[in-house]
Formats: sequence, C-alpha cells, structure tokens
Amino acid sequence: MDVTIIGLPRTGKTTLLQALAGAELSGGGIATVRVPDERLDKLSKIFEPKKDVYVEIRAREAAWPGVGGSRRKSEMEKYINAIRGSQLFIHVIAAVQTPMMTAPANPLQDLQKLDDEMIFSDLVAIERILEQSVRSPLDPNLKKLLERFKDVLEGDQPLWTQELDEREHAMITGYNLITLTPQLVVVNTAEDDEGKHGVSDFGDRLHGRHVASLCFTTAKEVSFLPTEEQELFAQELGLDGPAAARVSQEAFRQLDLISFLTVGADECRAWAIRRGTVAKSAAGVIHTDFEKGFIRAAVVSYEEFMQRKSLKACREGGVLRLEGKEYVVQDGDIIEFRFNV
Ligand SMILES: Nc1nc2c(ncn2[C@@H]2O[C@H](COP(=O)(O)OP(=O)(O)OP(=O)(O)O)[C@@H](O)[C@H]2O)c(=O)[nH]1
Ligand SMILES: [Mg+2]
Repeated sequence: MDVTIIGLPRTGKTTLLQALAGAELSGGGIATVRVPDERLDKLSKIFEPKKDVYVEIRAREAAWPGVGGSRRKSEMEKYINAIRGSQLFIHVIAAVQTPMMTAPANPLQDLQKLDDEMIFSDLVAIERILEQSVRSPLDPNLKKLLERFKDVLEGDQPLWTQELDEREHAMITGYNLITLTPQLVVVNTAEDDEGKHGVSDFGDRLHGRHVASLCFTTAKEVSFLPTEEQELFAQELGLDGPAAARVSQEAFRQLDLISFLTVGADECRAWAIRRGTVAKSAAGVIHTDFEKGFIRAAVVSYEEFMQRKSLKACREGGVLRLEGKEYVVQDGDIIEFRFNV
C-alpha cells in the first residue's frame, strides 16, 4: 500500500516518516513500514516457514507546493506526480511548537488551511476541464459527475466524502483530483499530550477522517531502538505502542481494510483487503491465476485455528470450512485457495 505524508511546512512530516521507518531515510525518501500483526507472529512460530511476509506500507513525504500564494503550474505538476498512486494521505498537523515555526501551533487552523487549498485546487482543475469541454464535448456521464463534484467542492466539502460506484470511479481516476484520496489525520503533540487530540477537537472539519495523535520526536526515538525493546519502552513512556503499529492500525481503519492469512512451510503471510471482499477477489490479491481458476477456499478463523494449531486438526475437527467464490472474507481468516490453472 502506498501512502503519502502531507502537511504544512515544519509540522513534523519528516520526523513521522523516520519514526515509521525506524531509521534515518536515505535518498529516495521512501519508508517501508511493516504492518505489525500479532496473529502472523504466532502463526510463524507454529509453522516455522522459510519466510514470513507482513503487509507493507510504503510511505513518502510530499510538501504542498507554495502554501498561501505563489504556486506555479510546474510545482503543482511535480506535486501531483509525487503523490500519484497513493491510496491514502497521512495529513500531519502540529499541536506542538516545533523549532522554526513562526506562529503558535494551531492544529485546527492548519487542517482547515490545507483542506481549503486542496479543495480550491480541485475546483480549479474541474473548472478547467468543464471550460475545455465547450470545444471538445465530454461524455455526458462524466460531465454530470464533474458538475456534482463542483457543487460538493463549492460547499467546502472534500471529494473523499462522496460515494462512487465502480463506473464513476473508473471515469474519474485519470484526472488526479487531490481530495478524492482518503486521508488520515495524524497530530504531532507535545510529549505529555499523547493521545489527547482526538475527534472532538476537530468536529465536522474532519469530514469523516480518523485521528491519531502522538509525539513525533518521542516516536522517532522509540522506533530507533531494537525491535524487542520498542514495545517495552513505549509502555514505560505510557504510549499506546510504537508509531508504525499505531499509524498502520489507523490507516487500516480509515480505509476499512482487514487482513487474511495464508500459511505453510514455505511462507506465512498477511494480505490486506477491503472489508466485504469476496473469496474469489481475495484470491486475486495473491495471484490473478488464483482468481481466474478459483474453485473453493478452505477457511478457518484464526481463533479456531489457535485452539488446534494445525490445519490437519482443523480439518478433522470440522472447523476447516469449504467456501465458494461469494464467501465474504473475515478479518483473521486463514485461507487455502483451491484453483485450476
Ligand atoms: N520540540 C519538538 N520538535 C519537533 C517535534 N516534531 C518535529 N520537531 C522538529 O521540528 C522540525 C521540523 O520537523 P520536520 O519533521 O522536518 O518537519 P517537516 O514537516 O518535514 O518540515 P518540512 O519538510 O520542512 O516542511 C525538526 O527540527 C524536528 O526535529 C516535536 O514533537 N517536538
Ligand atoms: Mg520534511
């Protein structure tokens, strides 16, 4: 999953990225974050596979071009290229005075400011497309959708608030509208204010976004420790856990993702899918051949499995179910796909 950290200057974006990566970042600036998964930890202990593969989040930072004034088209293009393909924006706001900040921290105002900029940017983009359509007419359905979006934006609402069906989604993705990408809000707090900034601080300005709050500098220090020590140190500091764990958990919530697991002597692995995904599509996340040749899925829940600790015992105990292509995969399902190639 690709995510981009956005936010006003000096809010702590780089610090968060380093905290997620657990290291100083090299040139490319991409942090690969392993989504912690206790279930996979435990399954790997049982199967002792050659490798275990966690869900990965690739995160990078993109500074919004020229806040509050001069913004050249080339800068905007650069920005759009930098964020292309992101499934989620992590919108960082600061509730703590960071060095070089010129005014007292005001997280609500910052949130509003960047939201306004992004909404305005989409509005300009849509107006441009509609103007051009006078000369080369648009598909009537696309035009209708753009007009609907224009109304939404003019009402100061970002586009991620809109439910789109698959057809609408396909029509609009090429246009790189910035507020179509869902966002998670992450608040950079003072050390003693961890977890204190929540939904109630921002009210309806969140437009449905989830909020996580943590002290980025502390999070960075914790993440630079050896993995075994991180959890303990976080506990001692009274933190909810390491940053990578907390932010990825919220990212999953924001995108309504769940994970299913595959197990075996070669590999134990976690896979992220949207809640509500049916077995046949879940198979396609692993391999298109699995989806095309799908026959059945043998499924056991993680909890049932852990009572027996082997697939053979699950089969014998009658808890390994055979499900068809329409089965809605549940969080923590352990699945073995049967397919034809
Ligand atoms: N005191 C304090 N300083 C912080 C905190 N978070 C970040 N900083 C400092 O604030 C400065 C800016 O942080 P960055 O992470 O570079 O912020 P940024 O958003 O990436 O900044 P730009 O990329 O320049 O827009 C750095 O010197 C950080 O060490 C914090 O929670 N407390
Ligand atoms: Mg930075």
